Amino acid sequence: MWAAPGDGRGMRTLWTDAPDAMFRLAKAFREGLVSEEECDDLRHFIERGWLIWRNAIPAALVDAFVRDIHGLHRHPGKFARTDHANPGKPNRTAHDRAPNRYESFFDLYVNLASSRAVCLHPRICRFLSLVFGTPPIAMQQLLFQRSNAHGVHQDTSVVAVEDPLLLAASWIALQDVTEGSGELAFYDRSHTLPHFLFADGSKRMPRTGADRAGYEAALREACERAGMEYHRFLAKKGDVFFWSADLVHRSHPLSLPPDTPRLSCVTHYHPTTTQPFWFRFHPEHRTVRGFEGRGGYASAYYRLSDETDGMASPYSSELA
Ligand SMILES: O=C(O)CCC(=O)C(=O)O
Ligand SMILES: [Fe+2]
Repeated sequence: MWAAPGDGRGMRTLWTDAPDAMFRLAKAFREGLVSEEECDDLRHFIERGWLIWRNAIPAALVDAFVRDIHGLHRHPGKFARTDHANPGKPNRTAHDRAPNRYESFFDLYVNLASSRAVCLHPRICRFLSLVFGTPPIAMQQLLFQRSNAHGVHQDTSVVAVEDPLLLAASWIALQDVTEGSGELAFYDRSHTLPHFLFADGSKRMPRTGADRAGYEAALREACERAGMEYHRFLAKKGDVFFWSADLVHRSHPLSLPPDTPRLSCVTHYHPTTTQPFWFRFHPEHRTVRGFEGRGGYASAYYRLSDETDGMASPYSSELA
């Protein structure tokens, strides 16, 4: 069900999504709080709901991360991954003894410094700090080795924050993306649509019984009716794509085989003025670990309070 246009449902928003965002941006620029380049980036993000940085993450950092990803099998039991090879078992702890080049891994920032160096890169943290007004907290990360063929959605339906709109994400290309491999695609300016509400009146898709096909069709039709352009992101290694909480996006349908590599890292972040919705239900997962004074991370998969000098182990209850 759609809320009436302009009905904010009493939800807090990022300043970049507020009606006076352009005014606030001009003021911040006048006061010297943002550079000219940052001002251009923020204007784009405010108006379009997304932003692309070409060649933003140095190749050495991407290469170190990819090396670690290809060595995950050397740490059996330390990583959580999808189990798409066994349909019906969505997630599991990885005990692979050989490299797995098919599944997606969760929250690698917990155990891999190379993941933190990429997803909490100083330039990324600076931009998100401007958008959030606080340092960013990474709270859910998916490392894709191939497209998972996600249908049309807004992340507010699947990545729940206590304040649903205090959310942004980055998509970082760890290789050049081939056309037809399920490239990320999105509807320009779709963050401005009225709120889509599920049966309980929230923006969270219920875990069971949701009419997923109806939801996808409703979003697609709304974007098309509003004349919002559909873009495919043919990323090169090191490119970064940012999107705001409600940008409508998907994995573009595959024309190549489903195991075609598309190594990419998605991280969802919130400001420190809110917290993940799952903090309500998993008190033992409420630890937020700071990172080099410019950001932090939390995880539904790992209990950071249990982390010792070595690697943390994911908790199976979260993988059920
Ligand atoms: O990488 C993709 O194709 C889509 C990923 C996505 O929508 C997400 O992780 O929120
Ligand atoms: Fe998404």
